[in-house]
This record gives sequence, C-alpha cells and structure tokens, in this order.
Amino acid sequence: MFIAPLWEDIAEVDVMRLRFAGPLLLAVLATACTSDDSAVPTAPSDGSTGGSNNVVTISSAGVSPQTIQIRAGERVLFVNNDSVVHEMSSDQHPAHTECPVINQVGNISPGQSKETGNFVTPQTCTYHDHLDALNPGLLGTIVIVE
Ligand SMILES: [Cu+2]
Repeated sequence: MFIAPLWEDIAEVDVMRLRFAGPLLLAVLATACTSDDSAVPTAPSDGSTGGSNNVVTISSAGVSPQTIQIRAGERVLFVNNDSVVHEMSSDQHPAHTECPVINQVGNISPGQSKETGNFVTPQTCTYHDHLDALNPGLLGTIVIVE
C-alpha cells in the first residue's frame, strides 16, 4: 500500500485545521448572533405599520376597530375577512380628498390585505366603503398622533 500513508497525512492536517478553525468559527457565529439580537428591538423608521397593532379588520359586521390611533409616519393595514369586495376610501364621499393616503387601499377582495400610504400629519381622518357609502358599520376613524 503506497497511497495509504499519504491519505493519513492529509487527514491529520485536516484535523489540525479543524482544531484551529473550530473555535474561531464558534466565535464568529456567537458575534453574529449577538449583533442580531441587538437589532431586534430597534424601532422601524421607514414608515412601517409599527407591528401588528395598526390593523383594521373588515367583516360582515363592519370595520373593527372603528377608531384606531396610530403615530405620524405609520400606515394602517386593512384585512378583508368579509365575503364581498369593499372599497375603502377617504371621506368625503364621493371626492375622497380628506386623507388621500387611505385611497391606496381602494378595492380590497375577500381574504386580501392592503395598506394605506404613510400618514405624515397628526390629524383625524375618517373613511367609508365607497361601494356601501351609507353603511354605518363601514365608517371608520384613524387618529394620527405626533
Ligand atoms: Cu366614496
């Protein structure tokens, strides 16, 4: 057997490499985990919904909650759990000019979720379902605070 000793040498070198590289790899991984953990609590600054709080659900009973408070720069996610299409639009009907970012939701199909644009100005915005504009259950209010 001529090749066997050579293979053994290579195997030994690999073991030596692992002995040196192993702890180094662990240290790198530990550092990466630490930096990931410190990034988690950082508040979003890009106009995100701010987590799962800014959600309005539409059902056959109407919108819930009917009044939601958010911070300036945030958006609202509308979730259509109803079995029919809705068209969430800013007041006043039919011009929809009070808070135009709400009009980005617009047509929303059953099972669909759609976001408003960013609410930048502290104010109170009201909206309705343009396809059912007289339905009081589908009237809602978004209060934007500083
Ligand atoms: Cu309308």
